[in-house]
Amino acid sequence: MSKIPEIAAAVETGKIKLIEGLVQEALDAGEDPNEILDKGMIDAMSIVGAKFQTNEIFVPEMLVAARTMKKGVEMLRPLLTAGAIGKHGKYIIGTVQGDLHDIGKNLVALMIEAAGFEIVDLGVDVPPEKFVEAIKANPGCKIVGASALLTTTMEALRGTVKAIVEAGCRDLVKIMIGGAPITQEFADEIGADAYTPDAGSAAVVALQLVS
Ligand code: B12
Repeated sequence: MSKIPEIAAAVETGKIKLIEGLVQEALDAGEDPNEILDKGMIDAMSIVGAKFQTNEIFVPEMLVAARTMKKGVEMLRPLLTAGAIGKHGKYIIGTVQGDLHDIGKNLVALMIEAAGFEIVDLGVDVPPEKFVEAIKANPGCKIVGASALLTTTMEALRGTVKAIVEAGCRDLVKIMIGGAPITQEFADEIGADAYTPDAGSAAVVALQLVS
C-alpha cells in the first residue's frame, strides 16, 4: 500500500521525526519521487495553509509543518536533480524583501536545477539591490526568479523589477515571478517576463525563455 497518505499526514501534523523514515520506505517501495513531492508534501502544505486561514492551527504548527516538508524534500533532492546541472546557464533566485517564505522558492530552484540550470540562491528577505548585485556578479546569468507569498510583499516584486531596469540590467536577464498571491495580470503589470503557478511549470517556462 502506498506510503504517500502517511507522508501527507506527517507533513500536515508536523511529525518531523517520522518524515525521513516514511520517505525512505516510499522510495524503497518504488514510489515516484515526483508523486511523493506533489501528493505527499505540496498538497499537505495547502491543507496547512487552509487550516491556518480558518484558525484551526497557528504559526508554530505552520512552522513545524514547513520544517517537516523541508526535511522530506532534502531526501528527494538528489533524485529530482539527476540532470546535467548548469548546461543552460545560471538562474538567480530569491524571496523578495520582507518575505521569509522559502519552501516554494526552494522547490522552484530544485526543479530549475533539474532542468539544467546552475542555481544562485540569494535566500529570503532579499532587497532589490541584492538582485541587481547578483546579476552583475554573475555575467552568465540568463534568468532571475523572484518569489513572494504575502500580499504585502507583492509590491517588493515590483520594486525588484524596477531596480533591475534602473540599473540598466533589464536586457541581460529574463524575469520570472511566482508565489501564491501572484497572477499573470500582476506579472504583466510590473513588467516581468513570466509567471508560473508551480515549480514544474517554472522549469518548462525557464527552458522556453532561454531557447
Ligand atoms: C509554511 C508557511 C509559513 C512558514 C514559512 C516557512 C518557510 N520556511 O517557508 C512560516 C510559519 C514562517 C510563515 C510565516 C508567516 N506567514 Co505563512 N504560510 C505558510 C503556508 C502554510 C505554506 C506556504 C508554502 O510553503 N506552501 C507550499 C509551497 C510549495 O507553495 P508556494 O510557496 O505557493 O510555492 C509554489 C508556487 O507559488 C510557485 N512559486 C513560488 N515561488 C515562486 C517563484 C518563481 C520565480 C516561480 C516561477 C514560481 C514560484 O511554485 C512553488 C512550488 O510549486 C502558506 C499558505 C499557502 N497556502 O500558501 C502561509 C501564508 C503564505 N502565510 C501567511 C501569513 C499571514 C504569514 C505570517 C504573516 C503569519 C504571522 N502572523 O506571523 C508570517 C509572515 C512571515 C514573513 N515575513 O514572511 C498567509 C499570507 C496571507 C496573505 N494574503 O498575505 C498564508 C497564505 C496563510 C493564510 N492562508 O493566511 N508562513
